[in-house]
Amino acid sequence: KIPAGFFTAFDRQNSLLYNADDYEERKLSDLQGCFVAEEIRHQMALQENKTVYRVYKKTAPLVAGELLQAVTVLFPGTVNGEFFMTRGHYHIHPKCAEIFFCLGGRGLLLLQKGNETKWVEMKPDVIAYIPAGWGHRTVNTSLAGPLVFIAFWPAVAGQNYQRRLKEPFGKRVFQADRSYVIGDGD
Ligand code: S6P
Ligand code: ZN
Repeated sequence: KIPAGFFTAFDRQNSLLYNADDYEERKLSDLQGCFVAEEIRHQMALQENKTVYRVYKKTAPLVAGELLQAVTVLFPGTVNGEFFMTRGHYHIHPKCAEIFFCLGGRGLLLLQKGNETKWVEMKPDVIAYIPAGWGHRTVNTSLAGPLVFIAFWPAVAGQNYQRRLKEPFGKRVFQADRSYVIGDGD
């Protein structure tokens, strides 16, 4: 396959990745089991079924040494007061780390390894490092606008979306006045 190009650009006005060649959209109907109020999420999915996030990716050959990149736009909202979040995943390859560069908005990056949970506050210009082996999920803690970040990771990493069911994120993030509170997970 001929590479689509040697650069991308963050389109700030439209909140998307120029020159991306792959696109993913996750709605409330795709986020089964993410929120504590599962029944309310289900009802919301049957009604308005809001888009929770969009991911604009730049592909590369899935071989050692290559890197992937994607801009995630995580919209504002809650399910019964629990802020919108990504599904979250662990990398299949145990030695693959990842970097997030926050481009806009406010949020938290939750990191999980065994019983240990850590979090990083995401705001513009914060560059978060996700060491190999840590599960990762982002949460938009502001109702004022989307949390936007770009991620870079090894092309061989792969994403495991099942493991979080056995090794769940130990913290949940809820709306509180004009801020957020971090509560215990499952
Ligand atoms: C990929 C990277 C991000 C996420 C994106 C959506 O390794 O961590 O691009 O894919 O933020 O989250 P999720 O958990 O649905 O893949
Ligand atoms: Zn990842």
